[in-house]
Amino acid sequence: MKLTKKQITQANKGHLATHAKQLKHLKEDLSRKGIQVEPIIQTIQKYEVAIPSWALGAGGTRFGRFGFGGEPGNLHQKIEDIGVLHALTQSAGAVSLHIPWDIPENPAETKRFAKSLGISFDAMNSNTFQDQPNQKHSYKYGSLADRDAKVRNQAVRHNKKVIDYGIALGSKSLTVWLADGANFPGQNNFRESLNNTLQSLKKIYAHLPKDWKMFIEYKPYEPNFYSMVIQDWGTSFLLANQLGPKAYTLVDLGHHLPNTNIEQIVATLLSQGKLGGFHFNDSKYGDDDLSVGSIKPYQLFLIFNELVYGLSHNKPKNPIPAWMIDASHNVKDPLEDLLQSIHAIETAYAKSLLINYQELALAQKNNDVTLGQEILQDAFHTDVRPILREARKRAGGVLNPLGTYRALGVRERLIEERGADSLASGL
Ligand SMILES: [Mn+2]
Repeated sequence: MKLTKKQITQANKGHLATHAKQLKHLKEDLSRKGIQVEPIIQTIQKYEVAIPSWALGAGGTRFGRFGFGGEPGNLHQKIEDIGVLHALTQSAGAVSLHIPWDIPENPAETKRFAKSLGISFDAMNSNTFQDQPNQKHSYKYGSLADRDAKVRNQAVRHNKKVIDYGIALGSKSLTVWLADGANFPGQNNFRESLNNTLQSLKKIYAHLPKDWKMFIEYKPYEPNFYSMVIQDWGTSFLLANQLGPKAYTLVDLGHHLPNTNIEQIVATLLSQGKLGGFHFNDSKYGDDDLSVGSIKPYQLFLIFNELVYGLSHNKPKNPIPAWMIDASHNVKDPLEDLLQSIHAIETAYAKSLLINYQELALAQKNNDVTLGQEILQDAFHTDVRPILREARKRAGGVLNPLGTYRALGVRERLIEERGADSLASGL
């Protein structure tokens, strides 16, 4: 299904007067503090976050999965669903594909279709964490890190193939997340595993087109529970440095041990020009993949504070990271969950844009610890929703994405079109 311009305009009718009042009030309030709202609206209007193709079906855990109805049964339907998100928010104009779950049969046609909905192809994701039918060598004990060169070469070939699909679709980056590691002490030799990974990555890196980037994702545990070869940002950073200027570290918010200071990691990577990708989700205990902003919105705000600061104080130059939502909605409607996540990301971003860095630097210089904290918390407690609404309205989206999604009966229509039992490909 596709939302029309008329539906969007219709949805906004009736809310415009209230919105105008709320925006005016916020503008007056912020101008008293010397903050101009207009540049913030423009920044938010330009912001886009990629939707992964695996987030559109019903979520679940390894214990079970409960269907939602109207799930996209093929790649085009997944892109169609992202089209709905993008039409409502004007912030979801990119898809991140996972190979082999979403192999495009006709890349040129897929690219054309996506373009007709305003969607481009963000980072490509390879998968060597599970075996595929008819695969010659198993990844049971490893892929890029495996001690058997035949397994490593197969995994390298897969990654090169993913790059080739990406080239055909107009993508510009490859994300490598490895499940490689050990479940028990004594299973692997740490140095050998790390060196094998580096040598394999070098072969993949050599296959990258000139204008491509490689993102190296880290994770402390799971599916291996004793050690992961790329366990933390330091290991990823070390590999990225050894590979060269096209390689970067990717931060996934859920891939940290509890209470890790993620904003500090972000600041450090930006100071080295090596933060390439960013996966949004939220976490209570571990890699829970909960909806963005559902558990620790203040942490998300502090991370955006470092992103805004780091990207505007840019020596060495760090590219704008590839933003992607990497969450699981479990028992929620996946599209509603993604709308909530987009909202949470833009909220944290807009709040961080309120921070006056000169005032903050002065407070730090004077060792005024109280004031430093106040400056951050004042921004965090500001209700920036009128800014988000205005940015969406100007871009051609709706004032209230979730409300409109429900009012238009999008899920009901998807169930009508695709059936209650349709199953999304992927995990
Ligand atoms: Mn991730």
